[in-house]
Amino acid sequence: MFNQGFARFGSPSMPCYKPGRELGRSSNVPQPMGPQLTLFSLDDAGVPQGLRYQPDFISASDERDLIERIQALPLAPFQFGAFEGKRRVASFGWRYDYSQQKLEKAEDLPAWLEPFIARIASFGELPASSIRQVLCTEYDVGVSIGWHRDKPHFAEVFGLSLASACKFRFRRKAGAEWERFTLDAQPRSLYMMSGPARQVWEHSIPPVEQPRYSITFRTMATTPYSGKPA
Ligand SMILES: O=C(O)CCC(=O)C(=O)O
Repeated sequence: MFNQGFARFGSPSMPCYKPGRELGRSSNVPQPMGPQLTLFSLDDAGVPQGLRYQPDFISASDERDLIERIQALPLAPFQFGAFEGKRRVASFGWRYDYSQQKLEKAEDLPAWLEPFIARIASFGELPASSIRQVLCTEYDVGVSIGWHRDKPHFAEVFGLSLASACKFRFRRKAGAEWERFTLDAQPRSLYMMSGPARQVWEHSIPPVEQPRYSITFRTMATTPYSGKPA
């Protein structure tokens, strides 16, 4: 079951279920049956505009293969300037160097990611060649990621969740309060952030309760936005 915890204006302890609104966007991804909220962009109901979510985007066997691929990578602790994050990562295409505050070339995108890149780009109605940065991340139990927006060098951001669910939290300033939204990102699901969900809202993941892996796919910004909330 796909649940949305939704809270507005600094009341995260008041989750309620919103039926949401299905977008009329075309997608070659099979749509699940039933009342689950699958694709949404609720400018008028508090879901970050530009956020889309697709449960069961990949099969359980693809999920197993991808986890094995990630486990076989030379994962290294996430470097944030002088600090080291607890999550372990490997980048392809490009990586952002926090010490030098610039992008640098990483290893080429591997062939095993190609079919996923093609499907994900199609979900985002983009050419596969537009996805030029991939980050594979391993979260051990208790590991989190703090509030942030992705670097302005990147445009659309897609995330495949693997192995376990997480609370994918969003917040944005609304006057003196924070407006909040939580996506229950299930294993094998895909989220896409573009527009305000990408450029205005911050996101974070609280400490995970089970080991989790994710693969983040990013397009490159032709004109980096300011990175500041509109
Ligand atoms: O693990 C995820 O799905 C999100 C990762 C993320 O926000 C990031 O790497 O900037």
